[in-house]
Amino acid sequence: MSATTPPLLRRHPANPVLTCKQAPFPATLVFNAGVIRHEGRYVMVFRNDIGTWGSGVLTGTNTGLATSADGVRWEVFPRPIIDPEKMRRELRDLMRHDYPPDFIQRIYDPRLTVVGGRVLMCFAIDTAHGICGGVAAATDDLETFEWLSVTSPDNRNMVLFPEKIGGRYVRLERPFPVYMRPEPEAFPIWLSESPDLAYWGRNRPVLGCDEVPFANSKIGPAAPPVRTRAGWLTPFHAVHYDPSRRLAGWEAKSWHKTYCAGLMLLDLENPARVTGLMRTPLLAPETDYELEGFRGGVIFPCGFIAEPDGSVKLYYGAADSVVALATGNIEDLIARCEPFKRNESKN
Ligand code: BMA
Repeated sequence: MSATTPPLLRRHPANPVLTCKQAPFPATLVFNAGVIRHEGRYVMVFRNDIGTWGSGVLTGTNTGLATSADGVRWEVFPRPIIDPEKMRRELRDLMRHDYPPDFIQRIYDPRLTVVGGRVLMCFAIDTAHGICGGVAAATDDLETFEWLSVTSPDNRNMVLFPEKIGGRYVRLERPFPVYMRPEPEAFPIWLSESPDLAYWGRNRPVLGCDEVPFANSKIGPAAPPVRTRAGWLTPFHAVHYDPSRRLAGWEAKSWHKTYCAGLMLLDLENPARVTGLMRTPLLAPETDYELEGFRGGVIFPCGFIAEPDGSVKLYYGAADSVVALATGNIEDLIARCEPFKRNESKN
């Protein structure tokens, strides 16, 4: 599959809008950033993998903060905002376990959502038992977090809806089921609810990988859904694996996965119900900063902002190396989602 981007989104001429050069601390791969508009400015929390640019060698991951008046020119906070030692200690307290501190290896891929005026962050966390997801609340200065919950493995790519639905917090998530699946990888999107951000339940399936025409490996939540008259407009990522197509990349192992952005509409009252789906990618890797980097051919959106004038901003990690921005019009995006009818033979 060689997907192309329809003329719905426009890549910003200033792309990539954030690279490691803007960070006043050691930084190499600056990507997969949660972005919100909050108290009159744009706020970004980004993943920073440290190593040598152009090589596959990485030595650590931390998390940076950047702010912007226009969503295009970003100023990075002088130091990373998550202190790994403190994070490990606090998460160990939250999870009430007695494993050594390095049981928790790192947190990454932050997604931000403002719910009721509170800045919340979902994150992925690598543990010695597998990958988990979690939720944290930012302090008012956005410089520290209160850790609220962590899932059991394997689950990640959590994204919170921007308001409670039916009185509960709701999040999309992506479990990694490996048993009883026809293919080695066909990971879907699920949803769960919480009364308090600590306890999560009523888990339900939302969309299978086999229901997305341009994915054959996995799909996952990308950025927080936006409320529209037609439903929750929800970007996701969709992965196509082609062993015959080797993509550019700095890792020693060869890379064969293309990550595109997809788009769906979810029912406003029952967000586990898909009502619309774009049958082709919303954004497919095409530019040099999307095709060349640590992993070429990766578009990984983590921020989606609807502006009062009807325009939208989609922020995405490009080639696992930089942060890029694409803009468009919300009504154009809604119009491209076709009514979704579930094939009864698929479950
Ligand atoms: C996913 C995650 C993301 C990454 C993407 C492409 O599985 O690890 O952090 O951006 O792969 O490498």
